[in-house]
Amino acid sequence: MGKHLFLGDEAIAQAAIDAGLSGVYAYPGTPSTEVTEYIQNSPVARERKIHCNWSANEKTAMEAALGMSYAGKRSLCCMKHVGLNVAADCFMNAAMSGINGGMIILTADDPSMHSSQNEQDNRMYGNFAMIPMLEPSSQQEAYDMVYHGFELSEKLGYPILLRVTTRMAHSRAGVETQPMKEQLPMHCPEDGRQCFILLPALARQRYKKLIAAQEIFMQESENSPYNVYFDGPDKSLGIITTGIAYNYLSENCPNGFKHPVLKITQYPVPQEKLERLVDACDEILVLEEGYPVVEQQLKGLLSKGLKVHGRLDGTLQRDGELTPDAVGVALGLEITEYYAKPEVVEQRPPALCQGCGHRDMYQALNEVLAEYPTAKVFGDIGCYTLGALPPFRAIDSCIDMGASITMAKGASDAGVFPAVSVIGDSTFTHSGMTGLLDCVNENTNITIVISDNETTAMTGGQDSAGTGRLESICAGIGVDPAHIRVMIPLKKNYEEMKAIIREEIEYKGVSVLIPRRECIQTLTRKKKANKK
Ligand SMILES: Cc1ncc(C[n+]2csc(CCOP(=O)(O)OP(=O)(O)O)c2C)c(N)n1
Repeated sequence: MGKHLFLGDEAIAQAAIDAGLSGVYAYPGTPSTEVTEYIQNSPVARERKIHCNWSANEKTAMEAALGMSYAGKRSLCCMKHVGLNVAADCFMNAAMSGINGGMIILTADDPSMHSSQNEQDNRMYGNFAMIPMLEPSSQQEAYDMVYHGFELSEKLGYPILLRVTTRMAHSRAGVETQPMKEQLPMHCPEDGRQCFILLPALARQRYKKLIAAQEIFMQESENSPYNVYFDGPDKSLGIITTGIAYNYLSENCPNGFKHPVLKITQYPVPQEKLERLVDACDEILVLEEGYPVVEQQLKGLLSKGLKVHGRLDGTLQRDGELTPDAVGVALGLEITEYYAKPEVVEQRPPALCQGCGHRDMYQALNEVLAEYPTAKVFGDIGCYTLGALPPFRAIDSCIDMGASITMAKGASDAGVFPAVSVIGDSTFTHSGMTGLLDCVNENTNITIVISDNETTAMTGGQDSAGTGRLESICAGIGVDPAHIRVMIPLKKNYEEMKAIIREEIEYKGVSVLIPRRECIQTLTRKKKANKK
């Protein structure tokens, strides 16, 4: 107990530990990574034997978290927003099965795409799965929501989706913590088959239950201490805030609110409170981070007469993060760009580190592919995506994790030669392995480069699930060991590397090249740690 200066992510992690967590399951992804890292570094978590190893991907993470919940213990599952696409099969069906021990699923969304391929708003997933959602407006609320959220999950019998965005995850504020609770003992459901076996006949019953539960979720939202109606004297406008937008509105109104404000941080959207605001005010301004989820709900297709302002009518920018300045402009205040970037912050394009093995891999690959004008290189997600930029300009695509192998396969099926895939070691075990099996099964003419730096570098150097086992994994999947070629990406080895690349491009079948050299960042960190 006490007051701490926590990142939003740290507040979530500490709250989970304090609430009697038994396991966190996650795959790294900005801005969610710090939650799991905090738990990994917590002496209390170690003492309490809280599971905290990284999972191979978000789907395996969520399934393991559901398994721990099945066994009656409290579990937390963390991912960045696009991770929920990977875990969506489990996510949608966990809403059907419900849970046993409390389960919180954290989605850390990244509007403005600071380090992501898109800016999807995962409140859409919460609505899609029809489960309750929490979206804190401050670090303290993030703590409180997680601390009490496991009980809410157990009371309702469903997982809770907790949504934060980059600024909430990565900014600090004072947080008051609560007493630490006991972990729950293992207690599997008496007859879990009724809910955890989603055979059609049983699943139909579960779906009816989920539909019936909507009313209960709504009542919870109406009575939630997180959803608050603040009255204000000037009813020409009513303001709805969701999540962190409440924080931004408060910053713009240091002397209190002139207009009535409805703060929503628990979903489903509390209908009675919403009606109260709409009935009381002439026009409505919706401030939300991400998609116009609530705004769209309000407008509907046939809601004539109600004037709603927000992202849909251009009052706020349709894409990108919400900012305190944007909120000020929407309120008609004079804004002096408090949050403009100071000039000393120079914009720099990202680049591969000097001394990075991916550089030497690309150099050799580019030199060989210059001999094959029809070559296409399908890239993937990780540090090596920077190979798209000068000086290498080495890849032709980057869509989602694992897509390099499968896209190269499809292109090879269409006649592209050479069809090359470049994938990192962590991305390969995240979602490349199944694509490799497709290639093996059809003996696709493909050259796959697994650029192995023995870590998950992009997100800060977390353990990579296949370190030390990539060759045996590929052989196990069925790649001919004669065409699994390991090399050390260093300048002095260029000629040998180029010869191997050439040979394997010419081989008509599945080849896997593994340039392996430890990430320069993790190596430097290890060396520093050894010196201490
Ligand atoms: C579905 C999904 N989950 C997580 C991420 C975040 N992320 C981007 S790249 C990456 C892994 C990179 O590791 P690796 O493939 O080994 O390449 P490296 O960065 O080490 O070169 C992760 C976790 C993401 N973009 N998408």
